[in-house]
Amino acid sequence: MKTHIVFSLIFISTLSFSQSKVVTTNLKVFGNCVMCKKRIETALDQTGIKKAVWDVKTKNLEVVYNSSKISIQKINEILAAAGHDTETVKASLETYALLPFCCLYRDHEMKMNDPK
Ligand SMILES: [Cu+2]
Repeated sequence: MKTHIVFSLIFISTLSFSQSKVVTTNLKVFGNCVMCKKRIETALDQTGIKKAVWDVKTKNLEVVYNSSKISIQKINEILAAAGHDTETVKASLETYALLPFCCLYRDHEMKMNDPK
């Protein structure tokens, strides 16, 4: 009887786990400025992505997505296609070269006005 209850609990928790498909994750996306921010967040305006917020200073992207509709690999590919490297997918040289000068994060880092 006790064993039966334990198995039921495992079954219920597995069931609820497989139903929660909304995932929040943070990934590093390379970029420089507010134009990059706009480009990154606009690129991620896709079906399955509920929220995408990129921080200019930390290069951190917080993304909330539905894992049954889009994969993290696909998200990385979208970012690379927009010209922004991630830790797993790099933008092609051709795509990178199309970015405006201020956004060329591989060649220089933009000086941020950082009032102390
Ligand atoms: Cu930029």
